Order: sequence, then C-alpha cells, then structure tokens
Amino acid sequence: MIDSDKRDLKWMKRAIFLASLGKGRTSPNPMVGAVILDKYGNLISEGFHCKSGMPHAEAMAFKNLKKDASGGSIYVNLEPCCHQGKTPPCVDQIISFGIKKVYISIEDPDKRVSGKGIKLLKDAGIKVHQGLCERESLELNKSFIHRNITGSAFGVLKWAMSLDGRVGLKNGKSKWLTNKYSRSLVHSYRSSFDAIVIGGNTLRKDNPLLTSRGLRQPEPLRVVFTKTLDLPKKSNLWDCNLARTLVVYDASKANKNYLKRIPECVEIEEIPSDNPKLISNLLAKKGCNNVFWECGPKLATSAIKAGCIQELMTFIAPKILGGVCSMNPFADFEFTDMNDVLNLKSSEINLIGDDIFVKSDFY
Ligand code: AOF
Ligand code: ZN
Repeated sequence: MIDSDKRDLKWMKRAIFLASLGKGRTSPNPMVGAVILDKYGNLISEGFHCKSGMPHAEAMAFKNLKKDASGGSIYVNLEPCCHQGKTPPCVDQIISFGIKKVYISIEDPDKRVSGKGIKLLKDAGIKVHQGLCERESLELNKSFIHRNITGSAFGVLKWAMSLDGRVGLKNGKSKWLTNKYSRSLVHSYRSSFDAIVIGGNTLRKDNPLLTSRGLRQPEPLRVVFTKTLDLPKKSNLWDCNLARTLVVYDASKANKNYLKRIPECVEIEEIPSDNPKLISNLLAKKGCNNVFWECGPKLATSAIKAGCIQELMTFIAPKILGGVCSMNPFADFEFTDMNDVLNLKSSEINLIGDDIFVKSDFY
C-alpha cells in the first residue's frame, strides 16, 4: 500500500471512531464523524454527530475549524447530506468552505440524499472518493441502513438458557440462570438500543425493569406487546421516572376496559393484529433504528417468523434444568425437514465468567 493510501485509511478510521462516539444517541439519525485536513494534509478540525436535531458531523467540524480549509479535504463515513432537514445541507458547507477533495465511505440510504449529495459535490468540481473502510461503515450504521431500506427497526433477539437449552423451570422460575457478569453485559447491550420489547407474559412473570441501569440517557423505550391488555396494576414498567414505556396492543383481541389499569404517563398504541412486524414498523416510524427483543418463547418465535430479527444473542449458563415440561427459548416452528430449520452463523463467542455468550446472525 502506498503512503497516501495508508494516510487516507487512517483518517477514515478516525472519522469512524468519532462517529462511534454518538452510539446510542443519534437515532433516528446515523452515527457520523468527519475529519478536515488543510491543503498541506494537516489535521485542522474534526467533529461528530452527537444527537438528532444537533448539527451534523461536517457542520460540527466546520464549527471547530482552527485554520483555513480552502483547498483541503474532508473524510466522512457517510455521504454528506444535501437536504434541508432539522439542520442545513452539509454539501453546501463543504462547497462554500472551498474543500477540494471529499472521501466518503458509504452512500447515504436516506432517499432524500442517496447519491444526490455525491452528485452535487462532483458538479461543484470537487473530487469525490468513495469506498474506504466500507465494511466497518456498513457495520457501524447497519441499523440506520436497515430502517431506511426496509421501514422496520433492526432487531436483535436475546435469550438466556441452561446447557440443556431450558430458559426456566416448569413452575416458571428462571431467576437467576446466568451469572452477574452476563447480567451486567445485558445492561450494557441495552444501552445501544433505542427500544426493548417484551410480551405481556414476561411482564406478568418477571416484572422486569428493562433499563440500562443509567448507562444510556435517556434510557431505551420500554415496549410491552399485549394481545389481551390484561396487564397488572402494579409493574416496574409503570414507573415512568425510570424510563419511557409504550404499551402496544392487538386491537382485534384486547379488552379495552383494562386500559384503565395503565397509568397516564405510559404511551399506548394499537395495532390491527398480533403480527410482530407491525411493532417493528411502528417503532421504526417512532425513530427507533434498532430494537432489543427480550421476549419469551411465543413472541420470539413469531418475531423470527415475521422477519423482525436480524441478529441473535444467546447466554448459556453451565446449568442443567432437565424436565420434559421445562421452558424452551422458542415455541414450535413446525419444521418437518432438517433442510427447513433456521441456519445461523456465529460471529462472536466469549466466556463471561463461566457463562458462554454467542452472537449469531442469519446466512
Ligand atoms: C450527514 N452528516 O452527521 C448526519 C447525516 O433531520 P436531519 O436534518 O438531522 O437529517 C437527518 C438525515 O441526514 C439522516 O437521515 C441522514 O440521511 C443524514 N444524516 N448526514 O451528512 C451527519 N447525521
Ligand atoms: Zn448533513
């Protein structure tokens, strides 16, 4: 690799690192970082997008400029925007500051931009280089890209089970299957999600807090999906001082009399059926790029069937629960042929104390 290529790679990696500083705070926007060099190749400014509604990464970098940027270059992990949104177009600033070369990692999937930002830069006589660190940039903003392309939130399903694949005893007891390190890892994972979804059964059985324990501010939106609306009067999720809660119910089956039990601070939405895709789409519309599904067997199975799940996180505790009636992580997928079963590939395996953590996704 020649020296100039190594230098370009270094600055794009820096832009990606800066972008990642916005993790957990930018939705519905992407994570974006920008690095500006002067015409001699010296670093003169950097910035990142820290929150939706706040200036974009490029605007932050231009605001932080210490020297003249004319004739210089800018490195951004996402195509600069060309639309007037909550903030002005970044392309205009790049042109007016006299930047001569723009390094972009990936195109913006947002239809208001996709390709148009690059075209405007080229039309203004600016050299545009695309594709540096493409894999890293796609990974960093996979949820933003997924929401823009599909209209659904990127879903990650999490469950904990014993070595023999059980999530609880037949009397419903499951506390605590995994060790305290795994449980804190779950809190830290929660902090990178916009919403956490459970079903009514999990709320009734476990009465969870579903917070990141303060690691993310504001906390992720806590979502309960209920078919019946038969939820308890008392629940940790009804304490809206901890985090916002949303109850989504199936209008075709629910008894609306139960709505009185839910305190006013809780948001309520109805969907026309129990198809989890409707929850995923609703959350995407509310600005959630990604959703952590921490639900029980029935909802987990229907969420996978409906295509709401893109990644899986499994915690395996070195315990054996046994029993034919013990709870499984999933309900019946009704597969009758081994060729039909879900095939996954593991992308990460770690020992957490003596628990095993496996991250996997679909082929
Ligand atoms: C960039 N740099 O740092 C970000 C970009 O509502 P707005 O005005 O913030 O616009 C949001 C859209 O702008 C978002 O969907 C994406 O296309 C782009 N985000 N673009 O050049 C940034 N955050
Ligand atoms: Zn912008």
